[in-house]
Amino acid sequence: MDHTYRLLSFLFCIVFFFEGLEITAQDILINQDESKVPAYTLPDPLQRADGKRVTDPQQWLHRQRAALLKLFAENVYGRMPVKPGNMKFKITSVDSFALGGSAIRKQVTILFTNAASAPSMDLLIYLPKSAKGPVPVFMGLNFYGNQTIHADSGIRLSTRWMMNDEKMGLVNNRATEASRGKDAGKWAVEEIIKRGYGLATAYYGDLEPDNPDGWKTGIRTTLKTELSIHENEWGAIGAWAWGLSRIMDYLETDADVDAKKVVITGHSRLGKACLWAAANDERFAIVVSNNSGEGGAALSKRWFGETIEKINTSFPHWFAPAFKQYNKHPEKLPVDMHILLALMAPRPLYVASAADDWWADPKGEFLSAKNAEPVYSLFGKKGLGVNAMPPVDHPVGETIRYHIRTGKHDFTLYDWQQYLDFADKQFGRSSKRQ
Ligand code: GTR
Repeated sequence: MDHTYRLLSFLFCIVFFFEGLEITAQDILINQDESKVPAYTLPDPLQRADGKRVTDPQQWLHRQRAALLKLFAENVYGRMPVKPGNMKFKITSVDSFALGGSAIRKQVTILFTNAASAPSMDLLIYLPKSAKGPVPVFMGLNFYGNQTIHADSGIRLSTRWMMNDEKMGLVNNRATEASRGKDAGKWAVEEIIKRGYGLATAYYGDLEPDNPDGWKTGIRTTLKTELSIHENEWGAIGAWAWGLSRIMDYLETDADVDAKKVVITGHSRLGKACLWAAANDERFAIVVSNNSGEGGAALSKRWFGETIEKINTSFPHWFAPAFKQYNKHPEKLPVDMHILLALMAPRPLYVASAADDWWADPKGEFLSAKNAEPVYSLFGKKGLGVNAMPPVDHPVGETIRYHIRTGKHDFTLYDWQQYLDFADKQFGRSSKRQ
C-alpha cells in the first residue's frame, strides 16, 4: 500500500511538473505556466563596470550607454557596421495621385555602393497629399515584399527570394501578382495617411533572405569588403537593422519628410530588428516594438514562452554566434532586454503585446519596459506609471508606453491607432483621430 501510494504521488508530481510545459521537437523545454517561472536576477542598467552608479543623464549618454551597447553587440546581435561611403538613391517612380488621390507614392532604390551591380534595397513611401510641409513618417521592414502591404497596383513587385507560402502568393521562392495586398491587414496605410503621417517600408529579404543560408546572398556577403566585417561577426537581425538605418539615410535627403520625426516600428522578428536598429541609431525619434518577443522586448532570463535556446535552434542565422553560448545559461547573459529598451532613453518608446501571444511572453515584455524606467527617470521622463500589467486594451504610460491587445500575434489597426496617438502626443500634434 505504502509502495503504491509513493508510486502514485511520484507520478502525480511528474504530471504536475510537466503541466504547462512542452518539450519541442529539439528536446527544448518550453514553459507556459506562470506559476512555474523560476526566480531570476536582472542586471542593473545603472551599475557601472567600475562599481560606481550612474546618477545623471550625462554619465548615461557619454559612458554607460556605449558600454551597454557594446555588450549587446558582443553577446547578442553582433557588430553593427557604419554606413558605406558611396551609397546612391535612385528615385524610380513618383505618383502624385496614389490611393485615390489621397497620397503621393514614391519608390526609391537605395544602392549600397556605386558599382553597376550594387546590392540594393527597394523602398516604398506613401506621403499624405494634403501635407503643407515635411511630414513625420512611420517606417519599418515588411515580411513579403512591398507589393503585399497594399493592393495598390502601382507598387513594384519584388523579384527577390521569398519563403514559399502559397496563400500569400509566394511560389517557387518568388512573389507572384497574387501576392499583391496579401499582408495589407498589418499595414494601416489609409489610417496613417489620414492622420497626416507618411509611411516608408522595404522588404527585409532585400538585406538578407530569412533562411540559414541567406547570408550567402545577402549583404553579409555582398558588402563584406565595403563594410569591413566578416559574416560571423553579425547575424540576420543585424543585417535587417543595418538596412533600417539606410532607409533613414534616404529619408534625411527627402524634402517631403521631417527626418527629426521618424517613428521606427516592426512586428515580431522585425520588431527585434527595429529595437536593435534604434539602440544603435539615435536618429529614430520614437521606437515602437510590436509583439517582438524573445530576442526583442521580452526578458530572456524569464523562463516563459520562447527561450534563447529555442530561438537559436529554430533560427540559427538570426543572432551573432556568441549568443548561442547562453542557450543553456540565460542567467550568464551580462544584459537583458530591459537594458536594450533603456538604450532608447530618453526617446519615447512603445512596447506592445497580444493576449494570445504567449510565445512572445507578454508579461516578460511588460516587465522589460517596467525595468527600463530607472534610466528614463534620469532624464525626468515618466514610464509606465503602474506596477502590474494593465488589463487588455488599456494602454498605460507616458514616455514609455505599453499595451496588451486582445487577440493573436499580429499588427492590427488597433495597434496602429495607439501608435499614431502616441506619436501625436510626443510630437505635440493635435490628434486627428476621428
Ligand atoms: C516565430 C519566432 C518568434 C517571432 C516570430 C515572427 O516563429 O519564434 O521569435 O519572431 O516567429 O517573426 O513571426
